Amino acid sequence: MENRCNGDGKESFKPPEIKFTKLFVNGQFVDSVSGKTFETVNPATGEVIAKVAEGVEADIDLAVKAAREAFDHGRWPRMSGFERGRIMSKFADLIEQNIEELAALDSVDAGKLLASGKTVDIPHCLHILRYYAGAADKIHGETLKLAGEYQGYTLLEPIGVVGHIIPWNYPSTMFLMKSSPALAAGCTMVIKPAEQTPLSALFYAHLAKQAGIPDGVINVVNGFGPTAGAALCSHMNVDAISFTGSTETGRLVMEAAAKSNLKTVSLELGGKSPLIIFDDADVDMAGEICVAGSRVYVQEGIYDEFVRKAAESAKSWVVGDPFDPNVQQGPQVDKTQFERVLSYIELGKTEGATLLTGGTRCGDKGYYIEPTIFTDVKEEMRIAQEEIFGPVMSLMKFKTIEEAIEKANATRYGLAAGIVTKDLNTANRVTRSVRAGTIWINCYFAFDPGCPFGGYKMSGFGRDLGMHAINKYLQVKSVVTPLHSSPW
Ligand code: TXE
Repeated sequence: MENRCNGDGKESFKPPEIKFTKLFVNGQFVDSVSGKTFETVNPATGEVIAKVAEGVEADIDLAVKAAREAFDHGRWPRMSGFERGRIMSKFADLIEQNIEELAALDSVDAGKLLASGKTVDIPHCLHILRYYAGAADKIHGETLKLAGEYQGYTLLEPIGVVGHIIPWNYPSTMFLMKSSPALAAGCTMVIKPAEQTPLSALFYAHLAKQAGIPDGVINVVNGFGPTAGAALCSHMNVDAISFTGSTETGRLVMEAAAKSNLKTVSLELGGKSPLIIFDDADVDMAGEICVAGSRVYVQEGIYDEFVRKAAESAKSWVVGDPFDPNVQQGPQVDKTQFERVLSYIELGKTEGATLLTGGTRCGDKGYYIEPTIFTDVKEEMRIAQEEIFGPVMSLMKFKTIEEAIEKANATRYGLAAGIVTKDLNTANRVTRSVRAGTIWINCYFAFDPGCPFGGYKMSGFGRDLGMHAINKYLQVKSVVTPLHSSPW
């Protein structure tokens, strides 16, 4: 079957109504201080969807003030964990009632597939929020048996005002993955969505208010990185930053934190995750798994068969309108990413890799790119080292398990890795040897709210998801008291 590229901008859907375009500060939708706006674009057509209020330093300042007031004097941090969890559960119920509209907003704004938004992404968000709603009343410290005539205990207290800076690749998941554990911990927050995808964040803020989350607890400031994002990172009244994005920007975030008030930082950065497929793998299963792989190592015994099947599968992959339920791959999020991915494809060719399939844009409207596979890729090539973040896969051959481990580790990143094998010893050995924050065995891209996610090496530090994520929004306070009458 031929690869169907129908990125011709034909709209097979009724676009969602855009209800919220302002900033959300202290429980109100407000214009930016300057009155400035910016355009958000539908990547399927390249057309403007809406003009959104543009926040800069002055708007971040107002939002931080609101969050500070809500933290220092408001109900949220003082409420019982059970009550916070109850309100968060209500927030989840409201999201569930609006699933179609939220998925449509991410489709039109980020090019996410509508069908998977409704059945996978937003349900995953609900799962995350409900997981942390359930965790809110299970945050507790320890009792300490101290030397001498003292006893002690630890109090786990919310860290304060949190700044969340999020990217465009999963607008809904990122919003809830960052905000839910911080809410459970009792923090207040300012969220800066990616400039490419602000729309669903504003809808979530509206639903949070309806659920009963007090004003000032969640604030959303749309805007650009070097202005709004940077102001949040350097703000003296922000206690923690949780960032997901590129390694280059992560460095700036940490620098700004160091130069301002030494706020705590957690970074979930780029990746170049290897997927290692051993000779004993079921080639069809491996083919299905490899869809999301960017650096795929295949053992020599099945390499030729795997390459043939991967090419067939890429050619039958349906690229097009994210609102079409038959489509498997939508557009790149914006013109910049689109051009960046195409330039990496050109680079792969000039570096001497063989273009097996794909390699060009699809259609002449919207930011669609053909599923692209390179073979004969060498470790030192930039396409094997740098994060491309598009439908481009590099296929490489290996002989021994030692070679696979060495090659898998030969990047500056360590976000995740995958292994496909029937041999338990092989799986165990690779799992222990690859330096990455997540290892998927005989699956890929399998996420769960209970499973921490984050990087080794230059993929960052700190974890989202799981109970680990709550820790980054908490402070530990030690309390010490004498067992008998005070020695002083
Ligand atoms: O990332 P940025 P971009 C990788 C991926 C992609 C590349 C570039 O390789 O191709 O990064 O994407 C905000 N201070 N990932 O340019 O710039 C920005 O406004 C504070 C990996 O979109 O890191 C946005 O909200 N904030 C990835 C967020 O940072 C700043 C997801 C991410 O943007 C800022 C996305 C600054 N100085 C991209 N500059 C993943 N790990 O999942 C920008 N921002």
